[in-house]
Amino acid sequence: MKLIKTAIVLLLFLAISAVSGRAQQNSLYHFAGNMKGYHKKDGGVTFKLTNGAVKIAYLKGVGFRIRYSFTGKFNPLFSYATVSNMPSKENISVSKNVSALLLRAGDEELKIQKKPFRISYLSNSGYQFMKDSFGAGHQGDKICHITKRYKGTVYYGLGERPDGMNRAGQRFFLWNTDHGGYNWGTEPLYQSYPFYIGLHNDKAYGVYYDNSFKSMFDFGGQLKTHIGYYADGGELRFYVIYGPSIKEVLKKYTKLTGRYPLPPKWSLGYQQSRYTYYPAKELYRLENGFRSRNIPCDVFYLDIDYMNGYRDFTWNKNFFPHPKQMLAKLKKDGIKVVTIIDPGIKKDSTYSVYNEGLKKDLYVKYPDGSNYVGRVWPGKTTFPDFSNPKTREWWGNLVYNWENNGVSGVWLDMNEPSVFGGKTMPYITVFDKDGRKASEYEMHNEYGMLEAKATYDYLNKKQPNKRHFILTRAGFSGIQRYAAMWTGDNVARWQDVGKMIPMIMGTGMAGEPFDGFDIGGFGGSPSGQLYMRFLQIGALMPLCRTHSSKGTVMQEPWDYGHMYTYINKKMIQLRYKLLPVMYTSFYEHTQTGAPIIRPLVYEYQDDPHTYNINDQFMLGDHLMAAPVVQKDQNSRKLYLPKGTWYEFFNDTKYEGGKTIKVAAPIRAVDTYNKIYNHPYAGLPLFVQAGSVIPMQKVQQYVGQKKITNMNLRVYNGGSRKSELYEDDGVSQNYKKDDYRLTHFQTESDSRDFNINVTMNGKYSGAVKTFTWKIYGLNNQPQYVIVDGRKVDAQYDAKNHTETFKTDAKAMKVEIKK
Ligand code: MIG
Repeated sequence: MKLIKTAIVLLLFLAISAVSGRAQQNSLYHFAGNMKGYHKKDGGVTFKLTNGAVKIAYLKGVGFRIRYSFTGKFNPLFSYATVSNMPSKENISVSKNVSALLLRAGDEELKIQKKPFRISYLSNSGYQFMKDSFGAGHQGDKICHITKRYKGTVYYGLGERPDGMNRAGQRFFLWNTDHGGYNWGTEPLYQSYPFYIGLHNDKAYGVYYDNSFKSMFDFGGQLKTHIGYYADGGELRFYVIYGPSIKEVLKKYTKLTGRYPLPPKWSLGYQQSRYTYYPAKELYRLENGFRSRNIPCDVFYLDIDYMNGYRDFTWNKNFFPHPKQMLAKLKKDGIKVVTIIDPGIKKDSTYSVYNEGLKKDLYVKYPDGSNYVGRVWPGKTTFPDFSNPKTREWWGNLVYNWENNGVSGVWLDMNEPSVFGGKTMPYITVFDKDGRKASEYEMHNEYGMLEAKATYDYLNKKQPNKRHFILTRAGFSGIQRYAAMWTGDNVARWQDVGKMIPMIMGTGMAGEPFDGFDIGGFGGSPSGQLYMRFLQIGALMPLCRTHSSKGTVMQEPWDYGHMYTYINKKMIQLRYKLLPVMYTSFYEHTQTGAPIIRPLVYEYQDDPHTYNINDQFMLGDHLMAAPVVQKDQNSRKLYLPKGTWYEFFNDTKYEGGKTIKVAAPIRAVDTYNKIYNHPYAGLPLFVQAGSVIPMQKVQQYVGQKKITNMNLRVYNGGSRKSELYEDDGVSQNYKKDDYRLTHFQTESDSRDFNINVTMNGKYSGAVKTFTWKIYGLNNQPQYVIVDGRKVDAQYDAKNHTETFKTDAKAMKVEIKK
């Protein structure tokens, strides 16, 4: 009796608390619940759930798109991150078995469990690469998606992070933040990419969460046996992208979010920056500094002090009384000038830009409609609302007119946005979001990208045949359609040398290929040795720029004494020699979304030894660098993936699949030459057998001289594909077939080494001749035959090379051993 009474009381209590629990707002996460039914429409499938609904579509060449709504209602699809011309939809076929539904499209299938509603993601051969554990849920407007963490999976993604490439076991926040002087593990930083790649059983898949709210990824830092995605609002919309190669995942991801258009070729030259070079005669000193030493350079930057009181689109007339003439004079000497622009507009009733924006009502607002005013360099500032199409047009026009003075590109800084004191704008500020209205909470992470979009779209509209150069600090998925990036305010410390590699590789693995870092470190004063080690990495980066802060020692490549000047010059010259490799990699990116700087796992995902390498990288598909990232090191260990490799500077041959130790001396140019016969021996750089590495003569700036001959370094052994891409480097004519793409296919057996050459495109400015140098020939070949005819060749017995020259239209080269 007593027991029953107690039971009734208990039940009553539970019932009441359940009811009151519902009446109150509670903080539980609610998951999808059960499937209540489904219907097919437009090739896609919509499921009704206990808690709302889910719409599933399949995009050709990408994968499944999953959209949850916990109210059951969907807003029309809108996203700044994904491309405007979405891939077409593919019909999804639905079939049933006892407990599940099977959805099939493309190369994947989804297994839908009905009670509770959960999705498993499979390849069409039945390989399950991802699986909901708790699945999709929400707490109020907050959303989450929780999947199973497969044992042994490595996770890459989220873009630029000063951390190991493999994110497993940690969690990360996405909230663009100006955090100068970051350390290992500092986060979040300037850029956000809600995209990751998982890799297990040698098979890769990617997930892109198309949501710009502040978010968090938990790769097992808290959840341990699950992977969690949380966002503070917005739709839970994600794309599931199956590889199984990482290459394929990135190809599909960049089909969805876009690729980097070919940049002006000069932007791949060496760039010199400082906060701030002024007055004008300082730029002439700099120009003379490079040209008199024959150290190549293409770009100078002007930082915020060129402006009049930090007002965008103005000059400080004391420092730069005749900017047009100055820019024209520098340009004649091959120097392009890029100026910084901050988003904050000085609140100053005598400043026409401010007044115009005010009149046209283009600034970010408070909820009562008044303009938000923050404090940045100019003092009180308003912020253009780049999510307003009218603001974008206005801003684009300002930049366009600005560039008409002779400025060659713009550098968009502080666009996280960074605001003094409060760090960024308040959550409650109001944005237009192309007529939809949104708070900063949602727009924050996209602010920098929208500024870049405003800039790029307008310039492109006005000058559709020109290539534009924009450098931005903040970014979000899709930024690669508009701008190059750099890693913000690093420091002249040894830990920063090492950190730059995974940061740049991380950005590349998030679809943004054009990235670099402040060579020498932004803060602090580097020693000659530190600067040199920074430069040895930086010279191979897509963006190759020295930049430094006020109050630090001057950081020009010749500022560290005779020996370092010599080495630094050689490094910068090497960059110019390798420009064809760099440029061809950019072309490859436009076709496949491939990063330019790649982690080894990108090329060798079937080799688990590559999974956690953070201090080596590939430049393109054939070169692998293992720079020194520690003080006073004269050698280092590195991992060589399977296959035959050559050391680039001294041609030593290695069999890969193991860790080796190589010399990487810092000092003594003299002993350098003695020991290594080569001045760059301080940078361990390797090349795969079978590769063709196109290299050109050093120029003082891109386009200084017409290049008519290309040097081809060819490495005996192996069979590989290589490419050389050429075009005019400045226009969009390449889209009309005005380019030349030369394909090299090497083949080798024990006797012969052959290279088959094919080409397409009709670019008439392409090189006329190739100078071939075949490396790794232990004996002099009997003949070299080009298109069936024997040619003259020189054998170098000491270096095991054979050299000969051909027309650039040669189709078959045979090395008869
Ligand atoms: O509050 O414009 O990252 O490259 O030199 C610092 C001055 C503002 C931060 C950038 C840096 C630039 C600096 N800017």
